[in-house]
Amino acid sequence: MDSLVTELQEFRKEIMTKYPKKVGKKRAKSIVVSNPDNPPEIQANVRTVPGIITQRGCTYAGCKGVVLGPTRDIINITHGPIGCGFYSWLTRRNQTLPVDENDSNFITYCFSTDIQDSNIVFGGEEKLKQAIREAYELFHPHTIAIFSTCPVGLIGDDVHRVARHMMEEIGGGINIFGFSCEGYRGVSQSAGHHIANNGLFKNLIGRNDEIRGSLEYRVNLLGEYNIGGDAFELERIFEKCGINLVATFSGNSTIQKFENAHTADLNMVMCHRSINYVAEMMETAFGIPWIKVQPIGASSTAKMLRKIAQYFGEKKLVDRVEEVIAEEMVEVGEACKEARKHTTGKLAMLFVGGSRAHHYQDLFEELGMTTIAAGYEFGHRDDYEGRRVIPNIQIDADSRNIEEITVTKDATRYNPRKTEEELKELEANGMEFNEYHGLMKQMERGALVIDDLSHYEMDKLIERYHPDVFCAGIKEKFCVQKMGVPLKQLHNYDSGGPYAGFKGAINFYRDIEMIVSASIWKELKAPWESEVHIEATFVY
Ligand code: CFN
Ligand code: HCA
Repeated sequence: MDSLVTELQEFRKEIMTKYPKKVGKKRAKSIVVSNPDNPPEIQANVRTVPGIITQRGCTYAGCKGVVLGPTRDIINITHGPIGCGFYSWLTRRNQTLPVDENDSNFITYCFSTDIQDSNIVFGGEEKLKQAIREAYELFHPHTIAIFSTCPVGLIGDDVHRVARHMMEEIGGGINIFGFSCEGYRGVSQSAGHHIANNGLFKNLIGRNDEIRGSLEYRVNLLGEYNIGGDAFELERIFEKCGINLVATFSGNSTIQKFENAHTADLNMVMCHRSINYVAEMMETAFGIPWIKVQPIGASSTAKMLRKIAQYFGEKKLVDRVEEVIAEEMVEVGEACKEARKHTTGKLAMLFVGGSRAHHYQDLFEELGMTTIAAGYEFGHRDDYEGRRVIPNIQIDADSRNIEEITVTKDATRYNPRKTEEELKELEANGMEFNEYHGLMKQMERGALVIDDLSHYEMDKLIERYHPDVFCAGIKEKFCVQKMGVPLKQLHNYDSGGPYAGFKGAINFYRDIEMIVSASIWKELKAPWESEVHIEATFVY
């Protein structure tokens, strides 16, 4: 590894000299060499330099597509040009499974106001009202959400006023609310997550106290979005263990589950980046503690189950969890052993979103592969460096005051919470509440960590290190493959999945084994191998 350290350091310097001075200086702060014992400071969650080709998406995508998108019985109307609705329509492969014919599923529809030039000039609120009327007449949903796109913010349409107006006009207890999630609001999707979390808390969580299912072992899973069927596999595992999953935010979810989520005893946070705000608000308002879990990778899934069993502390659950792990690990072990014959020693690079560049490293480790470079598109410093969260939260001015919920909803009367002493004892026994270790603690010493990777940097990483697999998204896929390196999409899994849980790990082992064993990639020549190319230097 030592030679790699020096090499990677040199690589970093070389990249910096290719940018204009100011840009190079800025980018240098977002490119660091990993030291797991003492993670260095990294610049993250800052604006991408204009002109750089980024992997990032927008605030609207983070709010509408990511957090609210996977809930099947809410009608999500995009107020904006048709392209925004169209491009956030099912490409993420978030799946859902209605339980019976009375259960609505609107995910397969794309609802948009399709605003035109005349709406930009004269305003689009009337068109939005009409869209809500039509959606209601056709589908009779009990909940409708409106999502603002960039032009809507620029012309000043008030989606919240329209929501209030239409709630009154339609009546009958329909819930309609809007999100000011214009694409330009933040530096990435991340701002959209925060806006969505506030909206969930303000408009849905805690609205319905009716207990469904048994009172035993009630948990919520936060930050799981059922990509490629991940939630189905996790639901299978929880059910097998006898763990009662009240709500998932938001894979395979329904509005009723969100409304009931405050009746759970423990919140588990899977994707910290997109949902930590809900975990913290629920802790403050309802006293529900949260722990970070990571059910991507077989051993981390087992670790999650053991944490849940430890939390409830009942022998019945502890034994059942051990039985399930032992049973599931037989097939996992065989599949892993088989795959490792071809995957051991291979190199991976992961540049995905705000948590998967970290989570998928467990699976690569199980395959005996090394991640030599990784980073997030829109992670914050805590996602890299880790943090201990002190539950003292600040909520955006336009979201509802959470004290209001604290006084009106006392969920503890339904499901007795652990006392302070019990929580302290659990902590003394290794249960980490409000704790998130971040990506850098897990990366090999000397590996490169790059935030908001640019296209140029990606080209150079590939040219120099030629990884056996590069993990990213659709925008990178074909550029990378033209360089003779297979790209595995870790956003929508291409056509694969599930990859979560035990069965998911097996699917992943097999898919990666196939990818790194395919001989076709050797036949492809990258542009720099087959073409004369001219290098230019920026003079300023
Ligand atoms: S499903 Fe999640 S796991 S929610 Fe987030 S940070 Fe995106 S849509 Mo793409 S795949 Fe990705 Fe994460 Fe959380 Fe997905 S790594 S970029 S906004 N993401
Ligand atoms: C988004 C969604 C996305 C895009 C993936 C990609 C997803 O950010 O709007 O770029 O391939 O997972 O679908 O992250």
